[in-house]
Amino acid sequence: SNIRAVHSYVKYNDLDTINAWSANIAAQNSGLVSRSQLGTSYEGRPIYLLKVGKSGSNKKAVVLDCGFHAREWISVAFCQWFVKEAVEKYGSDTQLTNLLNNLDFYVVPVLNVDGYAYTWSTNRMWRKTRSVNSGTTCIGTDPNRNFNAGWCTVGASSRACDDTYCGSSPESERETKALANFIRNNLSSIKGYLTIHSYSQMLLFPYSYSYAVAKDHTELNTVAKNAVSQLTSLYKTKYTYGAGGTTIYLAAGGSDDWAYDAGVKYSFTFELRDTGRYGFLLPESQIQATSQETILAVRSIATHILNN
Ligand code: ING
Ligand code: ZN
Repeated sequence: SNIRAVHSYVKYNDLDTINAWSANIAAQNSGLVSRSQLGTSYEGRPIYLLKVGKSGSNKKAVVLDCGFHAREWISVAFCQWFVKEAVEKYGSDTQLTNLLNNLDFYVVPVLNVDGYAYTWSTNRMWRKTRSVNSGTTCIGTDPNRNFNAGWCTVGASSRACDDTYCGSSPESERETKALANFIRNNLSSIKGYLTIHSYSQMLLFPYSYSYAVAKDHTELNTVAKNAVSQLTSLYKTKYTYGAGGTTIYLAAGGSDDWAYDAGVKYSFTFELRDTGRYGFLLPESQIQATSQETILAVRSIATHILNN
């Protein structure tokens, strides 16, 4: 039917509702939010990009993306909450106002739009993109194994039927190519890259494609420790943090490792709630608390970026 769901920040919204929401929030907050198209998905859907921040010159920027993996719905809900918080608290919240005056946040509310639509229409547990693979009926590539960072060497599969299929080549997917192109084209301003996944309650930084210790490991570890401390202060949610390879598992082709090696120093992967009780099916009753605690961590990282 053509009945549209009403947008709610405390519910999971389908893609049409999110796209209507992003058009509206940009139209209603034109001094703070603007919408453009990052790219187009395999199935032809627009992938939108919200630029959130007060206009200014020579601003540093932070990329915040959600919905890499289709079934990680809390990630998508978080990006909406983040934009809502920015428009609602700009001008009254001192820290947030300072951040938005001096930083631009490039928010991708849903990167893997085809996969997200598929989790609503057909298979709630879908992870990958929806691109057709040659020589098999199996569909899709794991977008977080598709970046050129030790591509397909470890923790990734070269079999198209697997959930961690790395794709036919790095950036083989329209969705990953669009994001990588955007970051490459804006490397002079982009100082932070935050990619939001679920679940596990972790804050990860490079590297995940090997056990190599990142040049900035000590600083990233401190930034992560402080961000987690802020997050935990709200509802005592326990987070672990550290380099991806030692904290979660070795996995090549991730976007945070690629962005870091491309020159984005403050590159992090969030794994939001929970630790497995509900897993990807986190109840809507936890959207608000999860978003509010996560925003504290994002603010902490963004403040460090601004001051360094
Ligand atoms: N976890 C991430 C995944 O893509 C990760 C973990 C982070 C891997 C960074 C590689 C790099 O497997 C989830 N839940 O998707
Ligand atoms: Zn994920």
